[in-house]
Amino acid sequence: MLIIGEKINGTRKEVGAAVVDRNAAFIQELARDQVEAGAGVLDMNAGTNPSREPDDLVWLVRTVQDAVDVQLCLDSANPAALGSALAEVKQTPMINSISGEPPRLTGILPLVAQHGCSVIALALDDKGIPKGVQERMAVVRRLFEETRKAGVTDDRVYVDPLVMALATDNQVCNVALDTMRAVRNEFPEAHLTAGLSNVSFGLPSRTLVNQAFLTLALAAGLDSAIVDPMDRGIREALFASELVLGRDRHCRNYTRAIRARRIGDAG
Ligand code: THG
Repeated sequence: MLIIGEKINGTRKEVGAAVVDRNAAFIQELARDQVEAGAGVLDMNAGTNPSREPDDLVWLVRTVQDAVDVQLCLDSANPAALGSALAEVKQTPMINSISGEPPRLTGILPLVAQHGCSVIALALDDKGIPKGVQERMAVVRRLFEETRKAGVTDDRVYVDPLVMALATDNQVCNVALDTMRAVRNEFPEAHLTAGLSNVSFGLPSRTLVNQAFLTLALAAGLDSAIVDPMDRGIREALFASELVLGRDRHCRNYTRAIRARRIGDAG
């Protein structure tokens, strides 16, 4: 399971202020804490308006790379910002994201192909987020036609079925899980990812809901997720579920995480 740490996101108030104020120490601490907690990739979202986003994303990339040695996931819909950041990265990054929206495909997919990146593909298009599984799969199929045409192999694509807030519609998780299973069947080489914390938005004790969804999503084939790795409950659901699903040889990751006190009672 690949953990993509979500915390360096300028749409969060404190992070947005740190970006504008060029508060490197604050950002670097978020980077170190997430890597220490088990993130294999860090999502980087400047969250600022398009005119200043290229400079802000470049600053974020440099700042984080001065603190940690980890793959980055450049989270932007702005090809200019992505292009500038791509010139700075030390390791080939993930790009978050393409979708069936034409400007996003024509602006971002060529960057993915040219730089050999992996890419998150959102199951939405210019008409929005489709309600049903079949409609989402129609978008996903079109996206694979495009990525294949661009020479991006399926194993570099992370499909995000899009997880919405349960509080607004109690079937959103079922739709996301069914979409995950359908992608697994039809595109076995591809990966799956999702922004987990969306599901619990507006509900109390959010970690409980995030944990339940994470466990079910892992069973549906989820192999990476955009999460808060510092959330102990998330880590616990993750390690225990992977163990139960037979994805942890000799129970090694689970027992190691226990010993390091990253999960379990001692914490
Ligand atoms: N899919 C993809 N990318 C994504 C998302 C997704 N990127 C952004 C987002 N969703 C995932 N990232 C975050 C980052 C931070 C927070 C939530 C999701 C977060 N939220 C607090 C909350 O929900 O209460 C509030 C903000 C705060 O703490 O200041 O922290 O779905 N491909």
